[in-house]
Amino acid sequence: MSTINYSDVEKQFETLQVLNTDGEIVNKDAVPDLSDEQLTELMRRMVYTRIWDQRAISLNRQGRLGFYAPVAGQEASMLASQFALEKEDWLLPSYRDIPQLVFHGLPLTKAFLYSRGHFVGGQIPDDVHALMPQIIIAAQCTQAAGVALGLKKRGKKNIALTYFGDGATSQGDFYEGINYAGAYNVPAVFISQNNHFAISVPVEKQTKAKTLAQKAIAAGINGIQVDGMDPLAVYAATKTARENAVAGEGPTLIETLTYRYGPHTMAGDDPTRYRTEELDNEWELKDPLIRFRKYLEGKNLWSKDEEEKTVEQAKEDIKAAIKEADQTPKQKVTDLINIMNEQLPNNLREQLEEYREKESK
Ligand SMILES: Cc1ncc(C[n+]2csc(CCOP(=O)(O)OP(=O)(O)O)c2C)c(N)n1
Ligand SMILES: [Mg+2]
Repeated sequence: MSTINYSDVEKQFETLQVLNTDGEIVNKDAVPDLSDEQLTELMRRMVYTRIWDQRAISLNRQGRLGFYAPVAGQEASMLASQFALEKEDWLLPSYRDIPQLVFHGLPLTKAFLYSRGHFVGGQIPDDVHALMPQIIIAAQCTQAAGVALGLKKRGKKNIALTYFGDGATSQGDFYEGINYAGAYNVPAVFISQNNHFAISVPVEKQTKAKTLAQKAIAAGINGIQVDGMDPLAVYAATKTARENAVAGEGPTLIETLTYRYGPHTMAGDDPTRYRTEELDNEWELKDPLIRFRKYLEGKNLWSKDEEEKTVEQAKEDIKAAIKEADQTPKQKVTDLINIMNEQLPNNLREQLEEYREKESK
């Protein structure tokens, strides 16, 4: 009897790394084809997002933002993957993936309104191919399979790319999504950002599998694990997955090994209760901005001046977007009822009248 031992499969999932922590190329064959302008733009986006994250945390503490899930540490995983997309590709983000949504075209003001729970923040402009951030863990996996099936049926040369966490790979929707995408051979890319914790639960408690990428095998789809702190590895893997999907070669599951420096959300979890300082320090040494900055400085593509300009630009944009968010009319209960329902059942019609009355006072 020859049962295949799972460890034989696991061994095949080596972590793809292109840039090491010192910003040196360690895998020449995997260096993606990016122009100097593109490399600089990717660095700009990562620096911009780090500043935005800091500002968002402080605005949240001042009570000027609502729900916010910090992203520092995950910039390469988030932004280098989105960088591989075309404008017409569809993005299905989770609550943490707001930077990708904004670089895919969502105005920053809407991102802030979303954080405040304002419906305008959830109204994605028609020319932005994205769904609202998903709060239900892994629900975007089945949705991505469906969106990708639609693209395939319409003969579009585009993909649906979805982001979710390590914890999400324990959910039924994740398995259903990758299985369906495989069965219908749709152009979907699934990115599991393994930041090693689902709120306080470490990934080792989620699964016995050594990698999350290997879960692709049972669904009959491609799988790869990448160093998620390495923008070049993340970009290379996503670009290849996109090309394969568009060529009809099926979906890919990408696992990015990453870390969030901050808390799960600003709602009150205390990471010191479930993570050690040693672990935090270990990951901060792998920081994506540090290694990419070193790499670009070595190519004369990044300078202190460029860094400062980017920081200033981020601060200015955030200030303007918050001002615009403040000026957006407050949402009313009647707005919510009307936006959510094309036809009103009797009970809601009664409530609509009741609130119209209250709001007119
Ligand atoms: C179906 C469902 N169960 C539970 C929750 C509560 N919840 C919110 S975030 C989270 C952890 C998710 O962890 P992970 O998938 O690793 O993503 P991360 O937040 O680390 O990016 C949980 C359990 C939820 N939103 N949806
Ligand atoms: Mg996680």
